Amino acid sequence: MTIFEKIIAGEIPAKIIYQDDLVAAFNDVNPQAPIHVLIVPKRVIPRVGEAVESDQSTLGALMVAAGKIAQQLGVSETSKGFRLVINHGRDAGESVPHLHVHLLAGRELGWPPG
Ligand code: IU
Repeated sequence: MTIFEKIIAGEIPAKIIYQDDLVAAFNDVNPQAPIHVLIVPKRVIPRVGEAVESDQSTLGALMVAAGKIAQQLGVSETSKGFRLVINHGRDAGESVPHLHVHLLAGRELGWPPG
């Protein structure tokens, strides 16, 4: 079981801020911005580059959830805004082999990312 599956199952305490049939979202334990949410599929896809055709609805659900969460948190107006990040592999800094979308917001985010 991945650490994120344990969080979704309630075996590790974390406040689930959003969930539907396919995805769940909770705050990152080591936030890199005032708002730092992780949105994860309930059924494990290890990383985005390993997603297959049958994962399309789950991948779409991650994006739709991100939009809803941004709205919920009051950062979806373009005068504010948010960034979505997916890390795949070593060079990108991936550390948990359970696909997750980082939603970062609440401060001006630099570009390009480090
Ligand atoms: P990454 O893209 O694989 O590097 O992101 C993993 C994230 O998971 C990272 O931001 C961690 O702070 C976060 N995280 C968490 O929120 N709770 C945990 O128990 C563990 C990692 I382990």
